[in-house]
Amino acid sequence: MSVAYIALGSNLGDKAANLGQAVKLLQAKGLQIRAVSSFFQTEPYGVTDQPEFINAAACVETSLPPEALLKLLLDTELEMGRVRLRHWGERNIDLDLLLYDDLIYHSDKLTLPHPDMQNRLFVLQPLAEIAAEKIHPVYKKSIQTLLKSLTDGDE
Ligand code: PH2
Ligand code: MG
Ligand code: MG
Repeated sequence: MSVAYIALGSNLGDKAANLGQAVKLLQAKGLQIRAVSSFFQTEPYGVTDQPEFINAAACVETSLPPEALLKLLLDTELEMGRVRLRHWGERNIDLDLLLYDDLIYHSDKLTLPHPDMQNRLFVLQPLAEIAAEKIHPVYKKSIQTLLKSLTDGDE
């Protein structure tokens, strides 16, 4: 079995209900949910003229290889009728694969660890709640240290 971390986000509709439904669907599809963080209300990052998000992080255990896990996440977004109005813009559900064991991997479909996670408060805050001591395999720093670097502004 492998351990993976997933970022969840929503800024359309009933945001908290959307995250809750996504967790239920992932479980129904056979992922073993080991932890889910609190839900955080966050300012939009990147494209800033859009509603606030609710973000969370989850730890799952699975025997699926990384690209099959990614497909399961994308299928779940589709099943939830994912609405995506523009790139980096508003969406009812977004499920991103952050970390998969200590794997460093790159293909045209998937980069692991998620290439921008270290710059995103809305990823690191929830992740630090459930995986503070987890070491980022590229930066060799804990999630808690990455979060502190980001909030101290000395990334
Ligand atoms: N997702 C984005 C772009 N900006 N901002 C916040 N706060 N939360 C998100 O999940 C988010 C974002 C693209 O996936
Ligand atoms: Mg995303
Ligand atoms: Mg995504």
